[in-house]
Amino acid sequence: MAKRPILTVPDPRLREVSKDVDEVNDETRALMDDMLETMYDAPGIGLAAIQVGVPQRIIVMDLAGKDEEPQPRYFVNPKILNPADEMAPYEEGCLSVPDAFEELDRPATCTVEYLDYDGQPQTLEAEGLLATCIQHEMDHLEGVLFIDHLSRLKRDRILKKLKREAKAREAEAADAPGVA
Ligand code: GNR
Ligand code: NI
Repeated sequence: MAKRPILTVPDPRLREVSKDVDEVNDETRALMDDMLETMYDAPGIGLAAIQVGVPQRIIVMDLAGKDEEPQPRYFVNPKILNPADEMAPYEEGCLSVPDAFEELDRPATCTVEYLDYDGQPQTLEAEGLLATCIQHEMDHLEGVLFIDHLSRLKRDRILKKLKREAKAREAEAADAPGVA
């Protein structure tokens, strides 16, 4: 397993639409292992493949608490069925949008159909944080970020700050070539 760098806004790759996985094979599983390690290290509770620059419809997740047994989940080619009309609020963050946290409403429950780590078809009834997180990750597969659901004012404020920080990092790299 290897940790991979997580892309952050305004990296244009985060806007790509990810493609279906043809077959869940050892290469797919190696990617999922890397994604899980990257997610745990961040730390985060979910990660979509495009966040490490791979435009494939793959999500990993672990909602277990600090003192609980790890509970890794893998979703390949996930589809959301019958999202509830009832909405539920949750304060969301995103590893690709560092240091921004905003409350967002999403359908409170949904059903997810997907292939698991072994390529077996599965169906999951999701509610609570699981429902929120799976919808947040599904957005990534479409090139959508949680800030896209906010008001333009809030979104632009967040984007402006992150673009400024990215520029500062670039300038620093140019000043000190070869220094990591
Ligand atoms: O770690 C994460 N926490 C989180 C909190 C509320 C709603 C969604 C998330 S997902 C996020 C990790 C991430 O960016 N996944 O794409
Ligand atoms: Ni995210």
